[in-house]
Amino acid sequence: MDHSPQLANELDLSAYWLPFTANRQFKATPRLFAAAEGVWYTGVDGRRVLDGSAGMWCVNAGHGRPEITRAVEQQLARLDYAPAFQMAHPLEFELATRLAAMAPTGLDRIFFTNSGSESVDTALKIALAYHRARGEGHRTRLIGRERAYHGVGFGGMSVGGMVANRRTFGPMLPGVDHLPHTHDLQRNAFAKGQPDHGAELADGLERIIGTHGDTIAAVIVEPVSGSAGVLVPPKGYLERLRKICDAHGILLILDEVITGFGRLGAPFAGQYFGVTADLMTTAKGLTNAAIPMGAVFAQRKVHDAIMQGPEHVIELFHGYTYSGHPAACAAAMATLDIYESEALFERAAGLAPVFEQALHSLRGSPHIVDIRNIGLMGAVELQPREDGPGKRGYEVFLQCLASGLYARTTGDIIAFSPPLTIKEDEISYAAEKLGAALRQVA
Ligand code: PXG
Repeated sequence: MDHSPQLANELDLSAYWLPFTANRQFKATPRLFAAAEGVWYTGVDGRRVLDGSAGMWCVNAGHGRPEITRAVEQQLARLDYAPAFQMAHPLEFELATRLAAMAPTGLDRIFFTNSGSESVDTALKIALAYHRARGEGHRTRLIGRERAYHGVGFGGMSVGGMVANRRTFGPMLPGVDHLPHTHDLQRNAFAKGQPDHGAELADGLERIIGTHGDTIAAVIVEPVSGSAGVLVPPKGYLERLRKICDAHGILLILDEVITGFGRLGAPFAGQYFGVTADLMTTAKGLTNAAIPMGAVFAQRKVHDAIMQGPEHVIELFHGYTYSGHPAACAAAMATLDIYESEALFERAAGLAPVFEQALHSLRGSPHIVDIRNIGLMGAVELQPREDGPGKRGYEVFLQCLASGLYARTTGDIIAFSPPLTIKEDEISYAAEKLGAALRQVA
């Protein structure tokens, strides 16, 4: 994170193509972090910046955990890699067993991936394989939701609902439909926790079923939409979706890449909301982001339906070179140790009301049209400037950064998802910095 001119002289910025970044704008004013510890980043200029986003919703236990570093180091020295197909190593089984024990009811069969995008595409493929194995191969349609983010694979992109992420890339997967999103500022602005209005939006699924009958394989939703700017599900919405899926033999996939591993103050959002998925996708907090890793959790009935046919034949033709990578497994085991020994999920639950109050204390600051929160996820939505959507959000982002706060912006929404280790005074610090930035930006 550096605005100083000498940086461009020290580094050649031209070869690296940044993901999801306005590259030319970035290279004109580069922002680089050099180090991180706890909830603080240090810029290359030596300035400290509070990490209001747990990196990108992933460093749930805070940065620079020596326990994770040691575990990865030892694992790499012992066994750096084992073939992922037809071979395995013990840690994969230990980790899967441990994850199964903390998962929402019945989600106790675990498939390893390397990212959220891979988890999503894996879950979609498992859903299709499940129906086919049961003689319902006609169920091939996948239902997503407007404003959803499920990563950038062709599957996740197709069920995703963020227009900018789709429009460049052609016709997408066939047979995909989208539920309406649940963001309703008119009825729900400034809601704390789950908003009151909008459960009936789940009935959009009934309409889609009306068109497509029994050809739908699965519905995928984020329990709380993250990337779209923390869209909290209305009371009763997820329950209704679950019920409709059950009534029509459709699998429900909860994409918990962001909500998994304590973000809401429970291990997973499924437990928080009391709604159990057939398939659950995770990544991010699984390893505290120290090593890339994802995991798909399947209900045993889904898994068992696929485990059939001659025993020498591969049941699911799917997997990755780095599925269950030893270093990732070691990082995940060490991360779960920390979550447990420091009771970080309970800590998140305890901090949620403090976080809520701090965010909502900004109500009345310039340009704010909504504030919303759940667990340790929150967002402040700004009125877009007349000369273009996103410009005000970007200015606030820069202003925050300059004053010592990193928070994610999506358009004109500033999103917060701090490490679960954040302290109360650091929450106040974040709210103060954002308030000051809002007053400074026209
Ligand atoms: N599903 C969900 C719900 C996600 O939030 C992915 C899948 C894809 O994960 P990978 O690991 O392939 O990136 C995500 C990723 C942000 C932001 O600030 C959100 C994500 C990634 C980067 C930034 O909104 N979510």
